[in-house]
Amino acid sequence: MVDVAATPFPFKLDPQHVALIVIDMQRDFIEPGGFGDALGNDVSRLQAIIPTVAALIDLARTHGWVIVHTRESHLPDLSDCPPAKRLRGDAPLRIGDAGPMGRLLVQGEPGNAIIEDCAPKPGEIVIDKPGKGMFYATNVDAQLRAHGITQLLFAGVTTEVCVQTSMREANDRGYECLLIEDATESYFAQFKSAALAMLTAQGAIVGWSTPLAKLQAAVA
Ligand code: TIU
Repeated sequence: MVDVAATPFPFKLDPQHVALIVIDMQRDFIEPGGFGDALGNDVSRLQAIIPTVAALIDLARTHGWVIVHTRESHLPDLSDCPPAKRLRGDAPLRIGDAGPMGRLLVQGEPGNAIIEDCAPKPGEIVIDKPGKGMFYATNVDAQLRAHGITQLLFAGVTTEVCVQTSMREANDRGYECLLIEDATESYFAQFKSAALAMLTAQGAIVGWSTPLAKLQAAVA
């Protein structure tokens, strides 16, 4: 076990049983013309974390940790997209509509791809998920358990939507979760800080958080 300085108290990292989860580092959320942009968000906020997420992925590769990349995506016929999700709000483009990077949040479209700087390598797990949480309607739990994984490091976007939902789902399934603070971002600065605070409050009620430098220092 390796002690990682973290909030609200040190995280006891088990390097033999930890996986890195990189949530939805997709063009659809990070580049202009994607789903995040269509919802009215300033996507440039998310671009700032790309180097940190890439460095975290490098660290995981160096240590041979299991790496899972997720994509929020739907089948081309949208049979896995409930109308309640597709029709929500008054965005000019909805899930499945054609934008400048192809159909929004649809598998195989250019905009649905993970950005080049964080792209999966052969052997890494890629999960297409129709929901915000990574366990809903996926086989990720079985894949993690097959690898003997008990701890998850979280990164990606957005902090209070897909990252928080996935971390809560993981916590309920018995995983110990450490969120890498500077490897996650929200379209709303105050939502990121609120999410970090509520996840780690009450004695790590959902999990821990720490900046990448503290994880790097602990495993160096
Ligand atoms: N809108 C928003 O903040 N996020 C999402 O819709 N999906 C993810 O967080 N991946």
